Amino acid sequence: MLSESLTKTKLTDPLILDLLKNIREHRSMLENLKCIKIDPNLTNITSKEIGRELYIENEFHKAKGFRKLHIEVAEFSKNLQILHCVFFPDPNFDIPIFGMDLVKINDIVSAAIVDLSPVSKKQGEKYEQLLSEVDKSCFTSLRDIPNWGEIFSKNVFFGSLKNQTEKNAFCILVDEYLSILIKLSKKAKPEFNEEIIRERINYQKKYCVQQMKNDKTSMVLMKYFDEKWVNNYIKNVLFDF
Ligand code: BLA
Repeated sequence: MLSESLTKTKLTDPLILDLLKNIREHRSMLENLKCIKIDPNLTNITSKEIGRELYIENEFHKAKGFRKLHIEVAEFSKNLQILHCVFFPDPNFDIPIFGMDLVKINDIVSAAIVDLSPVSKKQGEKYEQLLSEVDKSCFTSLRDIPNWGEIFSKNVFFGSLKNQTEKNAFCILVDEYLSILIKLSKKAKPEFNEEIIRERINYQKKYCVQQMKNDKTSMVLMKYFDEKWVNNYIKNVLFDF
């Protein structure tokens, strides 16, 4: 087992810890899992400045079928907590992008999103049916996907989580989406057709470009860092290609 899977985060929120444990368990099932070395200044970032306390912790791995498996937990000014996770596939393999984001402001989970986003025009056909069968009936506060979110699949889930039942249901949803991802990745064989690989590369680029249009991410970071740092972090740590 990799030592990272045992890393304790400073965050104590039970929902974030449950999701983190589950995501790490799925990650540990991937073949040939390896850490990716990243500038240590960008891995763990902390500040104790009163009112502007900051804690960001990143994990980066790669595995067979995946060029980058990224998990980030963060806490800003002791009141905003984020769990961000994107598993970027290796474009040689027919695997979608797993993305999730959980935003907790004080005690409210204002945004919870999870998706397996397609990296080719036809890919969705292979797993959309499986995603649509996952039960999402208990959620009471679905939210509209913003304009930049055209990258997501038809079965993207986006909502606020209003109570413990919905928090539990979101954990199950993430678990089911990850199970589908792992299943697809076990079946995937490397592709040799350059055109197919090129399409997957272009879809991943588009995914990153669209995510960068989410000004909520940059607005938070801009309160703690200068513009140059934020641009570098978004372009090279969160949504590199
Ligand atoms: C929204 N993202 C948000 C919000 C904040 C952040 C503060 C607003 C919460 C709300 O609308 O209720 C902030 N998210 C962050 C920060 C990081 C982060 C600072 O991950 C990391 C440092 N965002 C992603 C990924 C997805 C995503 C991978 O990073 C989806 C797979 C989605 N976040 C996403 C969406 C919104 C959001 C769809 C709502 C945007 C809107 O409604 O305008």
